[in-house]
Amino acid sequence: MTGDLLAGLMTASVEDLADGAVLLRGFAVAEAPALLAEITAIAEAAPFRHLITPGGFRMSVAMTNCGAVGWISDRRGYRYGADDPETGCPWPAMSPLFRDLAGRAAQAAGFSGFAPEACLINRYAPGARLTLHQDRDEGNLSHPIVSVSLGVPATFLFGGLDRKDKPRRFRVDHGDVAVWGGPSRLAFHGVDALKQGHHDLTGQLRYNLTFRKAL
Ligand code: MD6
Ligand code: FE
Repeated sequence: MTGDLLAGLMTASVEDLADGAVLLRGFAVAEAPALLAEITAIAEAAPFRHLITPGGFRMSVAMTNCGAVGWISDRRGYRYGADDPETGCPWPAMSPLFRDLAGRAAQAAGFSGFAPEACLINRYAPGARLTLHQDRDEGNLSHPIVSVSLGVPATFLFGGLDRKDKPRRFRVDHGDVAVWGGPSRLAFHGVDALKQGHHDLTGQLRYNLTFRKAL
């Protein structure tokens, strides 16, 4: 009976976004303080910066990376690279804390054996947003993406495979983890402009970790 009760509580926190995409509510709440401490350490070596899109626009979201490769954008395009172009040094390593969390979240969503080598770290100040896009710079699209929300809540926009498909809106809170792959892997998605807010661990900011198998 307690087993059923536990199973009920656990499934209650899994929300379907679309075919192949789920939101694991609160999955990373316990690890969040350690994740944030690690983000601070990563940013000391590889500072947050506002990347320039190939079209010449400065992104409102500030970004850095950890892992064997990191995602970057500049006038030449989007790509993954082993070195931080700002410092010329390799991106900080991905810790077991990050890697294990990503693997467990993928597993919980039905994707086994997820071993990401890239973690993009996004930092949103009030007003920062991410326009609808597809994550398609990864060499292997058969793996899911695991996305961890920390700090101030945001509205996540989840569309279809066509840019014109009207996106659905989901609130993502501190500790929520989205996992998507399979038929949703190339779905258009974005984040609404961050509203003014406060979280005890991040102040007015939101952070997002997106783990990818990039190579
Ligand atoms: C964010 N996330 O939540 C931005 N991409 O700050 C993404 O762009 C994203 O959450 C692919 C899969 C999950 C994501
Ligand atoms: Fe994305």
